[in-house]
Amino acid sequence: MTDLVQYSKDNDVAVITINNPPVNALSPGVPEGIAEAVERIEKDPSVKAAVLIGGGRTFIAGADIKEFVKLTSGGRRGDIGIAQYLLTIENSRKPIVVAIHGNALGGGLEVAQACHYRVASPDAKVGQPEVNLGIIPGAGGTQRLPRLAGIAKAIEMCTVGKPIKAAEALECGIVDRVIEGDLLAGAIAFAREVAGKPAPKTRERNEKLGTPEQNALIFAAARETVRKKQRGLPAPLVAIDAIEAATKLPFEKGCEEEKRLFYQCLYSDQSKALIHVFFAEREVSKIPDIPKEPQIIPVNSVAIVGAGTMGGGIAMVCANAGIPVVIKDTDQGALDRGLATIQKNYATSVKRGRFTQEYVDQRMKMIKTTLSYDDFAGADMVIEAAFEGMALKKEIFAELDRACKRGAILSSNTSTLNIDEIAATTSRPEAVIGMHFFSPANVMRLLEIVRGKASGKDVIATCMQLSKKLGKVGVLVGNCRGFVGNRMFLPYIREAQFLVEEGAAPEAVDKAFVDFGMAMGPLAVGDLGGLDIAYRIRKEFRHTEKPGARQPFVEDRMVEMGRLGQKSGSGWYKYDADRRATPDPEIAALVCKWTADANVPQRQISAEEIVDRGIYTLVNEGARILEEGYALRAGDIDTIYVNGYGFPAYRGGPMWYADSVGLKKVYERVSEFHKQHGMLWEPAPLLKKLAESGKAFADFQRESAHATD
Ligand code: 3H9
Repeated sequence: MTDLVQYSKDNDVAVITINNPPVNALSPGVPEGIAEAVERIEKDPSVKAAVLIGGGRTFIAGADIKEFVKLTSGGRRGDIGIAQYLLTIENSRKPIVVAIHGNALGGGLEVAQACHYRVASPDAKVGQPEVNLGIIPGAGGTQRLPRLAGIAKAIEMCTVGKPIKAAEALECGIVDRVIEGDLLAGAIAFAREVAGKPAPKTRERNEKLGTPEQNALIFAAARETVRKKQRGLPAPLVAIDAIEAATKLPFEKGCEEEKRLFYQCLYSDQSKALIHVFFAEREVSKIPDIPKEPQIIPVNSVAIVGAGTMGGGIAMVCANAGIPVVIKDTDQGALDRGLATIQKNYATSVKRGRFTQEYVDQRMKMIKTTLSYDDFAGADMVIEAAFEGMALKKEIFAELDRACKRGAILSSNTSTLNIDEIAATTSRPEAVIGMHFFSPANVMRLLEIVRGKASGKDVIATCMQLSKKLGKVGVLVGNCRGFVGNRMFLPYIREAQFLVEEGAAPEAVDKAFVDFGMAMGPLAVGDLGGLDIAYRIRKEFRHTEKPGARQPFVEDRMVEMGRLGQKSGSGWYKYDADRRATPDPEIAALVCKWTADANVPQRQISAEEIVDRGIYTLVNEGARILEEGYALRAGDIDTIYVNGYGFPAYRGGPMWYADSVGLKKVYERVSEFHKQHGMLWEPAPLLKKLAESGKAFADFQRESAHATD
């Protein structure tokens, strides 16, 4: 038996425990160990049944994803080889009861399906999340799950990839009993109930497989839903094909088909990109100069400055995580409006079934308001979310310095301003840090944590840990203008404007990016956020642009004539009362006139050029950020773009995408644009260096701490 699997006995019941921390993944040795234990119980006449359980905080979270990377990068031969061990479990003549706590995901749920009975603790979750990695279940899940839960449920679980809770798993037949209290004791008692009876094999259960007529309708509807809701993703459709095979082929043949489809997905570019996204998101928490077990400041209360959209959203995020908040604003009207918006947002969530009224009532009780900084005295952390202006922020931080207790974290939600300048107005710059939430704060997963020159390591570590508690992906970035996300986004938006000025229709520009996989086109994003905001930022920072650099001008004129985007009913598009966009002939005519007046030559621009110019401008700026040390790794930039800017996860983020195209090719294209369009396209030195040495962004790792301005 391997060290990863332990065998013990509770009189006539064997207990097989998996011990592969942190999540009991099915790394090499785990499936083998389970199979060996099963062979042992077969041979031991004193054993009548067995319980299979996970040690530590969870049952099995799936196959070991690192092994997939080894396989596809040529670091390992053969196949993942879990399925054959599951047959050993299923073939056992003595019943095996699986006891699930924490998660049974992917291969973990497939192990459970091969056992004869399944019991779970009430807070356990089970799921087939493989599609999130661009693959399908590959150890019999598409063949056994429909036999336990029925075709429709199996399709839903394998295509959406969202785990379900124990109660739902019980209802649909995946779990046989939910056990309150001691799970192992309950599972052993269950095992004694079924000991001596024949062990039912899931693969022989056909009663839920439906008729061809019923199934035809289910499959057709499911394919249509996937095409609509999971645009650009082949894996969910492939999962449906594999489940269809379960309804048409004998079990063994169905498994062969599943295996073929699994490997077809595993070696796809999409799967490699999605696996990169999975690991990159976990890598962000590893910061070279911060110890693995850092000092953490307990955050049991938060004070927020500003009851506007951001302040209110952040208050909801804290309350949802169980942290009481107090919001301060300058007058009662602002506080009342802020609270009303929070209430309205919660009411929408209740209407949509996301929260119960009782839950919302509890959260609302956690949100208090005040007009005085004196009520901040007890707060462990402050998040300033006032209007974006340096003078105001300096005033606020001076007040915070006076009112807050020593040891409190003083953070700013600024999206553009210099954290060090803000910190300098306090007597404790080590307590100051940026917490850049994205709008709407209660929805968007991304949180840029901006490290100032003096930000304390305990402050950084606390914010990183807190981001997880708040349900966010916190990425630590250095202190430069726009930090990482917006610093890259501004040139991207600007490029979209240049493309229109050179002759592309706004809707053609947006369509090219949406077809590439972006959640929205850049011009539609501008309309959504308000063109006047971008206008103000452009004006404020114009002096920082390189002299002689090309400037877009059409959008400025639109703002000056009152086309501010969705809020004014027109911008790059025109909007109806429900804010639905349609192309606007007026804007087409205006662009035509303005560009003629300015002598900008007009031409046909292909979708390919649109995408290259938009995405490579992100990549080129990302390369500078990486080299200058404002992001620690290319994967951190990717995590920011996938979670905060609607970049398609299946392309891995801009830096991964560039690596997959090949940096030589990207560099050549950037150099071509440099010749055509001038200095804004000057290739980033790191891009040039890596391209010339045949390397990728993924090879570039920074060991030192972040750069700060
Ligand atoms: C599959 O099963 C295919 C099958 O059909 C069989 C085919 C033949 N492998 O997320 P956390 C690491 S596909 C390797 O921070 P949490 C993770 O990288 C798989 N490593 O914890 C991290 O490492 P580090 C289907 C894994 O509590 C550490 O564990 N399963 C795996 O927030 C802690 O992770 C999935 O897709 C893994 N499978 O969340 C589930 N899982 O500390 C993927 C985790 O070095 N996992 N790690 O950074 C998850 O969704 C979450 O990790 C989980 C825990 C919910 C389990």
